[in-house]
Formats: sequence, structure tokens, C-alpha cells
Amino acid sequence: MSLDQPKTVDEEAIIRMAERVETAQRYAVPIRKLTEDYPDLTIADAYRVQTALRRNLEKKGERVIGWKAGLTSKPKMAQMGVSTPGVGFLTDAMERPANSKITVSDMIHPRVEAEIAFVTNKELSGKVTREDVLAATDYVQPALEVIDSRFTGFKFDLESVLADNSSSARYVPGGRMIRPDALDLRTVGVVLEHNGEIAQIGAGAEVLGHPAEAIAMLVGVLDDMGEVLPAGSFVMAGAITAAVAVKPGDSITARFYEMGSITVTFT
Ligand code: OOG
Repeated sequence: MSLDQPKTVDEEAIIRMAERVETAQRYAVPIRKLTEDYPDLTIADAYRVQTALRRNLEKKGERVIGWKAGLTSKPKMAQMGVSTPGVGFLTDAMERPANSKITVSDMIHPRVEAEIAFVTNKELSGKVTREDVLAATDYVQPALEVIDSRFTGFKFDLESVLADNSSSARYVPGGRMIRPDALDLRTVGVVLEHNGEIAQIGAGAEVLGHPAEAIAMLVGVLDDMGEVLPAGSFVMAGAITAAVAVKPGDSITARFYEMGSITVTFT
């Protein structure tokens, strides 16, 4: 994806949009899609809004610990009606431990996804390949992501969702930490259970053919934004299956082949 598109809005509008998204996140109140008020918004503009949001949260003390790729599997693209992947940032404030109770009242309409996460031990920058990503990976491990679009009805277009930090809300690392060459990540199966019933089934190959491809895509988007992926980053490759909506009282368990499982409950 190239971000050398025209900027259609000035810096003031970018800051206004970032504040709108941040307020919706903070108070769990949905807003209309940004493109309803800024119909010419480009992908490049959307990432400018995401960057402004990241800077605002950093000023308030949140620490960026990694990134996520999103909309990287066909089941997710079909569920959301968007056909291009994107990226979002993750901060320490979004992390929750495995086996914890996650509060729902501070989110609008949370949904849960099962993902494979990469932890890097070398900086990745520029245009990189799947092999470069695997060579810079210390270990891989399962993760759950809780997404929460700030847009009414969980309906958006690519520009709006990228500006909304790709719906990032909470993430839960868990399961086993495994060397990336110890498993074929394409054939890692996952069973996502919702209140003890099987809700979704998938395998790593759903994610752009191989989850490491999603990380390579992400590093390319960071490069377009003038950023690198530092060593020690926690990076999620994107949902393997469609996302599952949750409400207070629900439990979710994701079971990964050879990589262990993660359970969380919602309250
Ligand atoms: C956008 C974010 C999707 C993933 O892993 O595919 C995402 C959304 O569906 O709200 O995080």
C-alpha cells in the first residue's frame, strides 16, 4: 500500500478527527464515520489521524509496545466488507492478562478475535519479506484481541477504520511462546469457543497465506509512515476467523494447535 496520496484535509482537521475518535474511545460513545463529514478522506489522511491519536495517548502517558495488522484474512474482510488490510498501534494500557475478567462497560460493542502474535528481536524497516520477519522473530505466541469500532453499528469504510486505530481496544497475550521455525504457522489450527460452544474455526494460512506476511505488510505501512518496527515489539498478525461479539457474563477460549490456549471472561 502506498501512502503517497494527496492530503485532502489540513492539520487542524486531522487533530479534530483524532480528538473525536479519542473521546469516543474514552467515553464508549459511538460516533458517525469520519467519511460522512470528510468524504474525500484518503488512506494517507486516515493514517495521519491515527498518528495524531497515538501522539495524544503517548502525551497522556501510554507507551506504544507494538502494532497489529488487521483485516488480513478473508473471513474478516467478508465480515467487515473491506478488502484491504491495515495496521494499528498497541499501547501498554490496552493489555490484559490471560484468565482475567475484561470489563465491557467501557467499550461500545466489543468483539473477540484469535490471532498469532510475533515478538521481534531485531528492528525491521523498509520493505521486508516473510523470511525477513521470521529471521527477526524471537518467538510467536497466541493472542486474543478485543476490537471495538468507535463507529455506530460497527460499520465503517477503510479510511474511517484506519483513523480509528483499526478498532484496537484490548489484547491478551497467552499460550506458549514458540520459536518461529518450530511450527508451520500456516497449518496452526485454532478453535474459538464462545461460552463453551465452538463459534469459529480456522488456520494460520487464512492470514495472507502465512501470518508472517501480515507482519511484512505492516512493516511496509510503517515505512510509508516514516516509522520502523523496533526490536522487542509485540505484533499481532490479524484475526484468523471472523470476530465474535461478547457481552457481560460471556467467556471466550481460543485453542491453538501446539501453541496452547487462552481464556478470558467478560464482566
Ligand atoms: C477492524 C480491525 C480488524 C483484525 O484482526 O482483522 C482486526 C475491524 O474489524 O473492526 O483487528
